Amino acid sequence: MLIRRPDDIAASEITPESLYLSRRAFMGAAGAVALATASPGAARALGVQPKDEITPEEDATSYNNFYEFGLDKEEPKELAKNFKTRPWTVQVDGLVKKPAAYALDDLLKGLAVMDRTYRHRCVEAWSMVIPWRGVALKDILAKVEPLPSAKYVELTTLLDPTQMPGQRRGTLNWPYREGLRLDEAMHPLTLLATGMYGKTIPNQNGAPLRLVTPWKYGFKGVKSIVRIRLTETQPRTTWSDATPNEYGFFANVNPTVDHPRWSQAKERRIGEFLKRNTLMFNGYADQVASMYSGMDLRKFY
Ligand SMILES: Nc1nc2c(c(=O)[nH]1)N[C@H]1C(S)=C(S)[C@@H](COP(=O)(O)O)O[C@H]1N2
Ligand SMILES: [Mo]
Repeated sequence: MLIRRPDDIAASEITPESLYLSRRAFMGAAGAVALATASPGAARALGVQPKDEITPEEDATSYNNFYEFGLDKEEPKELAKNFKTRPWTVQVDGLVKKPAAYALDDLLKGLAVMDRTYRHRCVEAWSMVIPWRGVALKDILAKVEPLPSAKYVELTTLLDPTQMPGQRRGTLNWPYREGLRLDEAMHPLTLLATGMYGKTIPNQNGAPLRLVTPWKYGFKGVKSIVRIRLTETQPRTTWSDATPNEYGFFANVNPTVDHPRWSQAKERRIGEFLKRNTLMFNGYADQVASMYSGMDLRKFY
């Protein structure tokens, strides 16, 4: 996120086919046709958004942020090819009744597996629409039973420089860590994904287990999770440690609070030509805004 500017999506990365599909999607949006032809600005002013269409699987699995496997978007697919995701153990500790090193299959056993298509908005101002498959984080938490004193959840990526070439460089303070307030972690939208596009999740997208919080910027979505720790105080997180004035703990998608180096008002949907308006809480405000009532979102970014 430090390296690339948000507009650095090369024209070559927008394929003719997805360009065609996105134009069709745009034209299909109710009422948008006439307005858009007359004046795209007028369409935007009225809040008309083109429909969300699922991002081509090829794009979602070959344009990745996973710094453990390289800084370029194309690198994780190649460099994570042989990443070993079985057997996989998830350490659950901190303020829980049932702390243990769970084999992944045991942790997931008996939990409902859901298919959920979510918008995915990177802080770099690009976005996708991804059909995830996974379990609700609240169902995992119910299994391990947080203590009443638990207020936050910390999630940590595997630390293994032998497998993760990016960890041999000091790009970030490894392992990658993220966190949620307990109510955010318990929210029904919050998933731990084990799959996407109806298949097992590819290594470059965070196999075998990654966080998905669709109303937050993508960097919350910590990949290849090996530890879930319940805490009383707000956990430190990798990006807010690295650049605290740029990346906060909450990381809620908010078009009215710009990144210090670029605007967050618009986004480029991968595969589309025209920029879209970014929506408050990435379009999930109805479901999540109440968790932040009374909070100054400019301060708690
Ligand atoms: N461990 C780890 N998790 C990570 C990252 C990372 O570099 N390392 N990048 C984050 C960022 S910035 C984004 S936008 C999403 C990208 O997920 P995707 O590749 O599935 O689109 O993963 C997030 N999770
Ligand atoms: Mo991101």
